[in-house]
Amino acid sequence: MKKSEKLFAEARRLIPGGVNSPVRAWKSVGGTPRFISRGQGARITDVDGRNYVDYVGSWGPLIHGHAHPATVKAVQEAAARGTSYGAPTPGEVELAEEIHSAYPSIDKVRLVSSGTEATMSAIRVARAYTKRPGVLKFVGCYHGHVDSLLVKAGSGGATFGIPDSEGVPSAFTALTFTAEFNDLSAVEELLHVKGREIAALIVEPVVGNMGVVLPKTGFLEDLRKLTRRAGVLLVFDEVMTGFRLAKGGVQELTGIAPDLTCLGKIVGGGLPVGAFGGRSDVMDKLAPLGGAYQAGTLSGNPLAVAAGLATIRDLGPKSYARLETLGARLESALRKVLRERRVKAKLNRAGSMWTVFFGVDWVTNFAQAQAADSKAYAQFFHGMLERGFYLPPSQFEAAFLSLAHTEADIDATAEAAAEVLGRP
Ligand code: KE4
Repeated sequence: MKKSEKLFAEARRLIPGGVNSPVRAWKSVGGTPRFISRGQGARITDVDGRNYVDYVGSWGPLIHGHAHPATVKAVQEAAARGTSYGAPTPGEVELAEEIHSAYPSIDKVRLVSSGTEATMSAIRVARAYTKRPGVLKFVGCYHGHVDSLLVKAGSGGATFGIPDSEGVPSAFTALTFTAEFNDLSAVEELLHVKGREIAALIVEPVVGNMGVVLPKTGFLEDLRKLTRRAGVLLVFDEVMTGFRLAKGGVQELTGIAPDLTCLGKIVGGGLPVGAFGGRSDVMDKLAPLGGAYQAGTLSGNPLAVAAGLATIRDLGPKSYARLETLGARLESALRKVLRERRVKAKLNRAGSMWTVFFGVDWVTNFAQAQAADSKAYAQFFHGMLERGFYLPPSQFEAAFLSLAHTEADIDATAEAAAEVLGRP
């Protein structure tokens, strides 16, 4: 690990925390983050030449694994034609068509360069359409580093958001209301009292950012009913779940049509693409048609669009059946290991997204996730890392399987977990 240590010391001199995104610094698990030199399929290699089975997959985009041949080829060919024009290109129309056909609730879509831009823009167009200032989000859901969405639950009964980040003035979050995920009565109460002030309710329909937390039966359907009744736009943040849990995301699995959807990660195949879209009467509020301004130099960038098209065109029903087979195998193998070693833990899984919460029996919301034993998770993380398995460096993140993972990888993962957690 010498080269990673050296690079990390150099990086910290010039880059805050030595990383370009905080979770990469391994603060919650400790140790030196591995600097990665390449990825291939389900594996990554660090600068010291060590190989790992990768369960981070760049936090979701790499559903085909690393260096997916079709994606690499598409990017190489696009680059040879030029990297950016600042003008419309055929690829953007093709990607809009692919998104519309996978997401029928998306009449119109605009491409941006990150999930944060997608959610920020979706909130703005929702406010423009409804002429209402408020936003409702769930504690523990993460929608990117948008000022008004970096909130934590208000103290006590307060349901207005208080900033969860320095540099965000309280005025910026005063219009953001919060509720516990899976707590329908709190949503009902908030919409009853504040509904007329609220433009949008934004939700991760299956949460990845507490670790994986699933909606209770009927929760999403009831959110759809309550928001429609209150004239509040329902925004599905499918940046992580889009093209991940099904080609059409959670809305395909549930048949729920949100008013707006945010996409990211897989839609760019590992290059910077975000997208937001939905009802055309809402999206037509956007400049140059309407008065809601939103723009981006590299929005719809031809290389990123080429990567996104190659990635999603290589996804079909068989892909998701395969991911479910792999996910179910991993879940049953790890549950067996935890059970045989009498480890108090809860494994939550949705398709190819999964999290093991240590020290708890049940995780259906943020408070329960926060009660997990993150020290035990950190020990598990390092034990697995030493054995060549690269898990998310935080208890509160989702792990991802890809189509490049094999049954042998999964069986070896369970075997390593058995060693790390101690023989029965
Ligand atoms: P980006 O701006 O990071 O592209 O997307 C923000 C975002 C929005 N919505 C959801 C549901 C997300 O999961 C994300 C980003 N996810 C994190 C992983 N928890 C990205 C990893 C990171 O921050 O480095």
